[in-house]
Amino acid sequence: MTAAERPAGWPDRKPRLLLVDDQPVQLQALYRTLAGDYQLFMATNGEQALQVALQQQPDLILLDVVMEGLDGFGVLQRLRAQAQTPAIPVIFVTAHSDQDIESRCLEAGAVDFITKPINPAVVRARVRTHLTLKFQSDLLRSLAFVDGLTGVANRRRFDERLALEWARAQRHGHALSLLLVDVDHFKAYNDRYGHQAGDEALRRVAACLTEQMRRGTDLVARYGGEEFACLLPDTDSEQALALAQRIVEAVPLMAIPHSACPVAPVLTVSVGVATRRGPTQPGWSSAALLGLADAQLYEAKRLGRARACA
Ligand code: GH3
Ligand code: MG
Ligand code: MG
Ligand code: MG
Repeated sequence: MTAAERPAGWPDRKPRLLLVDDQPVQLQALYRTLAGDYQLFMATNGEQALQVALQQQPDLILLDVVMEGLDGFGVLQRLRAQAQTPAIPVIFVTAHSDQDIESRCLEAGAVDFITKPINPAVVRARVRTHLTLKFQSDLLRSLAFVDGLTGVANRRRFDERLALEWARAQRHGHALSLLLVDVDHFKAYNDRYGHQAGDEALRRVAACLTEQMRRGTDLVARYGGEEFACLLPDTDSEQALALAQRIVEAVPLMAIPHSACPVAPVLTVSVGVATRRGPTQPGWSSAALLGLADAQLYEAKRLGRARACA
């Protein structure tokens, strides 16, 4: 398939398909039907299918229903229960054509159903349709969690991750830190340079924050207007304050002129730091952590801005 023939929303690479059947003849028939347009992986039993799915992260699985040992229903159930494979769409392939089996397959969570002996044109069409649906829903999901202006995570994604990291920190007794970063005198910046320049400045601040993050688990999000939040799992208060200070220094180094700012002739930020320490702190919640970071941010503003408070 050339780039021009690729349906809208498809990635530039060949989609990855996992074909599962315990009969080599059936597997070969599927292989011949789909080779060329797709990167194909194969498995001849249920356990192997789960292993390959985990390792190769296929975009779609064609799964035989009747197999020795772990059958198609069992594989689907285990796929849905695994953290790394819950959303991979599955099309069941089976020789049974009675309606009972068909409804059972769909109830089990398969996106579609193909009967054997396979009709190559039907297989190709269904695979194409379900891949398109899959890629489009991936795209929508990613858009739903990204801030359109700055490209960092949006508030929805931040709220989700905060709840998750809070629960994790609680469970394991890990530290969790949070920074709230607010651009100083940004209303005056917009008034002086215009809203478009303001938007560009926000993009650059977001990029600067992202650059300062040290770990893959750190998250930068646009919290609202000209305010950003950095969520720092497994980070204690000292490390968090050090990072906050690096941010306070890095933003003015971009030298974005702000002649209307009474603090400095360049754009600066203030940062509030909050940390959830140790194993148990009764009465603590993620909302309390946010409240504390906000109070520290307010303190940084009160003390003259362009600084971090913890
Ligand atoms: P402070 O130092 O106390 O934070 O002062 P400030 O002027 O930054 O605070 P204030 O909350 O009064 O103003 C925030 C400004 O941020 C007002 C608003 O126009 C601007 N702003 C919020 N979101 C955006 C945006 O998406 N683009 C642009 N250009 N400006 C924005
Ligand atoms: Mg079979
Ligand atoms: Mg603000
Ligand atoms: Mg501000």
